[in-house]
Amino acid sequence: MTQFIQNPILPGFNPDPSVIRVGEDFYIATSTFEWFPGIRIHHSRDLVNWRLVGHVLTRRDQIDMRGFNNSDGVWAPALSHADGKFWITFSCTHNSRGGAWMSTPCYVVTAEDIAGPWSDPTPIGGSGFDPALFHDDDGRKWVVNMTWDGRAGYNNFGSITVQEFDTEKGRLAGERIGIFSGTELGCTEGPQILKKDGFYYLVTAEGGTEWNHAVTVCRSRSLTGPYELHPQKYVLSSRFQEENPLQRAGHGFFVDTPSGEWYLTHLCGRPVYDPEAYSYGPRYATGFSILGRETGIQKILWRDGWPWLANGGNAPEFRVAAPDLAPHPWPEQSAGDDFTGDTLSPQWQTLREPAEETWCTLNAKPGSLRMKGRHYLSSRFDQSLLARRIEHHKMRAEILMDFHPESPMHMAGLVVYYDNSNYYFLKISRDDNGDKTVQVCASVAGEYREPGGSGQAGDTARIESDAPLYLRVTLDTQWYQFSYSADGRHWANIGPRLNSTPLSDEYGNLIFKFTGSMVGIFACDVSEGGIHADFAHFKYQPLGNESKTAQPNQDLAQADAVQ
Ligand code: 6LW
Repeated sequence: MTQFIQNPILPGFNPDPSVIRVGEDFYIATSTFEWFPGIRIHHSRDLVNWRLVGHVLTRRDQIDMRGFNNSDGVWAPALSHADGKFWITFSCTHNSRGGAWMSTPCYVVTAEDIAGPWSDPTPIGGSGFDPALFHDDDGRKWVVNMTWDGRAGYNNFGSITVQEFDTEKGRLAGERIGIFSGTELGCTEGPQILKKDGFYYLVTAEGGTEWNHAVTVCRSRSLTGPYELHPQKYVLSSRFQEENPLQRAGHGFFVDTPSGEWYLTHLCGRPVYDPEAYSYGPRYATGFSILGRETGIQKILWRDGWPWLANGGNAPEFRVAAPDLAPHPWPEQSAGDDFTGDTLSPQWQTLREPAEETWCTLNAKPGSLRMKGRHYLSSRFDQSLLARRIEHHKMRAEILMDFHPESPMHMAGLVVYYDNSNYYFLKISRDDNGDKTVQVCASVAGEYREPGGSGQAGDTARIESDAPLYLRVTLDTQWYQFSYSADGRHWANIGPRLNSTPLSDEYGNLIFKFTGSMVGIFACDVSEGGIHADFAHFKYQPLGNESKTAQPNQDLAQADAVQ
């Protein structure tokens, strides 16, 4: 029976989805921005089932992002395979917000094995933030990149260029040649080149990563052009498709299967609508991607030397026919962490620097992670915070925490974190009367809040016992709800429901927000006294049925489609 792939294939991951195939193995590299380790690699044998196989930038000497701003850091990894090894190009964006020019030094790293170890980064210029490596049949290698032009009156997205990469010398060579200046949709970026049947196909992202996003294709017999546009221009886009659950579709690349079928993986977002606002604007433009940008896949057919969506149009499908490959499910990867292993679960990410024994150790108390309290959640430095992507619109995360705060400056607990201005957290602390307390706090667009309850302290509960306490957060698409329990069975809600949409790419008036929301554990000691918290039994549980392979008869209403 034909299997279907239900999009997105990688919920809640920040793709700049360059998918490749090596033999019977498919790999996708996704962006990680200010989160460490950098660049996640997922692996599939059937384009349906994916598993996390590891990360690329795992060492501080590969990338140091201390102090980086929200959503800066590692952008647009482009994965390729040639000469018996894997190559990844990426940019390290330092200043995406404000200022005319962007400093986005680009690098290439290589590895014999997809699981690493990966090399130290080799610089490949900084003309733009979307470098990719094209390996031509004649053995020459070319860096294809977008151009950021900061001059007043100039198109910021200047042009797509190619420049040769001298692998012997490990550096760029020759001149940088402009090959495509984009269409009227603008924001021409994310270039990658596919060579097929004597044509060079230049695939770019246009329209920007929001509601006008698109995949543009053009081709030439020569690498340096001239390039002719696809008859459809935009092979994929969700523009003006108000009811399509996959919005923001753009920035993609093509991959073939061993039996010659073709697919296009792409970036998309599933908008959640603000439950506290009534919008009279176009529906598709009033949604909020609380899971950030995700990875989708579409089936492609080739006709007249051009790639076309199998559906004949350019609208992304919520589910597409799976390839004619043997299903290859993977052993379940734990979504949580019981902290009984020698290392942390690979799902965990930290902010701007790696987790280190000095503040995060499994060796202090068996079955627990001991975290030393450091900076407060809005700091861009020394965050004692472990978090993982929220991948589902309906999910529950919980932790058992043993913490003995001595003052209001000591706090630890469970956090839903978008960036250092937008987060909700359930903290245990100690008030001025010496009572141990549990309380919901929030930061929305940098404004601190203590939601619910009356008076100064918002909704605060006093905790009589000094025993470990269970903390929980539940996401039901548009709402977060915190709760706590002494025994892990009987739960008490605390604080009001919290609107999920402020923690999203679209909330507020800033652009270049990409990361989606994370859920995790944190410890702060703003008195710098070094107090610690012990965490155990972190659980992450999907509550909807956002399955990856919807059977043909599955009614989409059954899927956890975003309302
Ligand atoms: C990526 C660029 C983009 O470099 O987002 O919206 C950046 N466009 O193509 C980060 O993923």
